[in-house]
Amino acid sequence: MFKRDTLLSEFIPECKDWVFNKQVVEVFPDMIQRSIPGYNHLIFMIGVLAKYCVQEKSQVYDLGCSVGTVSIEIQKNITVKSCKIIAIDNSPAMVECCRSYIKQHSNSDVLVEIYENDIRKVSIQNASLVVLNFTLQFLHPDDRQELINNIWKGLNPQGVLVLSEKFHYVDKDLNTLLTNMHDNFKRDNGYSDLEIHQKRCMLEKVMLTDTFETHVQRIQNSGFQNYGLWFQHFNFGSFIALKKGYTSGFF
Ligand code: GEK
Repeated sequence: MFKRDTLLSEFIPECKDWVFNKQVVEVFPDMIQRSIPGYNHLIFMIGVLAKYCVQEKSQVYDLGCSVGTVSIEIQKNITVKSCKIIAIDNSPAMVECCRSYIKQHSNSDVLVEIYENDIRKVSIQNASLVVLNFTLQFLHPDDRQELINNIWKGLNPQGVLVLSEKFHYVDKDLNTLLTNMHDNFKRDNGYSDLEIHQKRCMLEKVMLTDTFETHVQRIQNSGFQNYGLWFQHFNFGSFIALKKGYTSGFF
C-alpha cells in the first residue's frame, strides 16, 4: 500500500511550499518514521496511555490523523465500552487513505469516525483523550491558543491531552546542535543531504515551530493543572497534560 520515500531525491529547481497531497500520502509512514526521532516509540506510548485514560462512553480525538496510525494504536488498546475515536485531517488525500488503512487494520469493536475537516473548526466534546501528534506546528501560530483552549473545554474531568511537536531553541548553539543531530538521524535513515535540504526549504513557511517555553505558556493559559514533557528525542518532544489532577487507580 505504501512506498519508500524518494519524493525529494532529485534536484527540484524551485522550492515550493510543502503540501500533504497524494504523493506524500503514498510514502507517509516511511517518511514519518525516517524523519521524526522516536515516532514509533511515541505511538506505542500513546497506546499504553489510552489503555489507562480512555473513559467509558467518552470520545477520543486524533487531530491531524494523517493515515490513522495513532487511531489504530488507540483502538487496539481501548478496554472500556461505548467509546468512539474521532479522527480528523484537512488533507483529502490523507482522509481517503486513512479510511482504507483503518478498515484494513481495525481489530476491535471500537468505532473510528474519520472526517475531512479543519481541526480549528471542530467542536471537542465529552473527550477523555485528545492527541495532537505533530499537527499543531502546521497551524498558523495565532490559531494555536484557541485550539488548545477548545481542547481543554471539551475534555472531561480527568481528561488527557497529548501534544507532540518539533521544538526550536532560543539559544542558537543549542538549536544548531539539535538541528545537526536531527539531520544526522535523517542521514542515518537513508536521506541524502539534497533531500534534507529540499525538505527544510519546503517546510520553512508551513511548519513554524515553537519553543518549549511557548508550549508551556499556552498549556498553562488554557487551564491545564498538571503537565510535563513525557518524551523527548533531540528537538522533538511530547507533552502530556491533565485537565484536572490525577485520580489514583484511574491510570
Ligand atoms: C501521526 N498525527 O501519524 N486541520 C486538520 N489537519 C491538519 C491541519 C488542519 N488545520 N493542518 C495540518 N493538518 C499524525 C502525523 S502530520 C505530521 C501528523 C507531519 C494535518 C496534515 O494534513 C497532516 O496529515 C498532519 O496534520 C500532520 O501521528 O507530517 O510531520
